[in-house]
Amino acid sequence: MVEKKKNLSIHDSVTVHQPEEIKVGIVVSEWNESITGALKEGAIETLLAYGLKKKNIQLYSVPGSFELPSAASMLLSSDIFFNGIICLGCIIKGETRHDEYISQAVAKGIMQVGLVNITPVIFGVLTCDTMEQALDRAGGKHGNKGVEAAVSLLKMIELERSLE
Ligand code: DLZ
Repeated sequence: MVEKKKNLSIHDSVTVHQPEEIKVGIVVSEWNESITGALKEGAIETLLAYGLKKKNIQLYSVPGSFELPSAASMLLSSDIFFNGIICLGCIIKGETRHDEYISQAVAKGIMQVGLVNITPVIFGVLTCDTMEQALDRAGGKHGNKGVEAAVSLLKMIELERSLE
């Protein structure tokens, strides 16, 4: 039971109403692409497994995690309708403190975009000390955080729908 809570990749099934109508944007950072690519695959597979249509899952790429909030904001300001956005990135600690600044800015930025737009914007960003930790969370022993991000989005969309 504890393990279940720690690793959402092993998740209780979510009830998703009319999944074929859900439109999702996935923004993926190019930094640490081997990791973010695995997160992206996990997210897409999960959304498809819940019945979303491939054509309703739009993929966008940004140079690094720092650009995720502005890209999410652009998508939600565009003429395209999205029920929600998933932001995927991987920030790995280096010799300097860049990771702290980027991580904090990205977390706050993503939260802000979601609040301003009253739309679920999911934080699917790994903030790791090492590449090994990242691999563990991108399909390794700690699951795939892209899967968790997709499940989180579906839960938020269902919450929003329940209030309509
Ligand atoms: C510059 C930088 C560094 C050093 N490390 C990472 C990282 O580990 N993960 C990541 O997603 N992005 C990194 N970046 C790039 C920044 O996010 C950003 O793209 C640039 O600073 C340009 O604004």
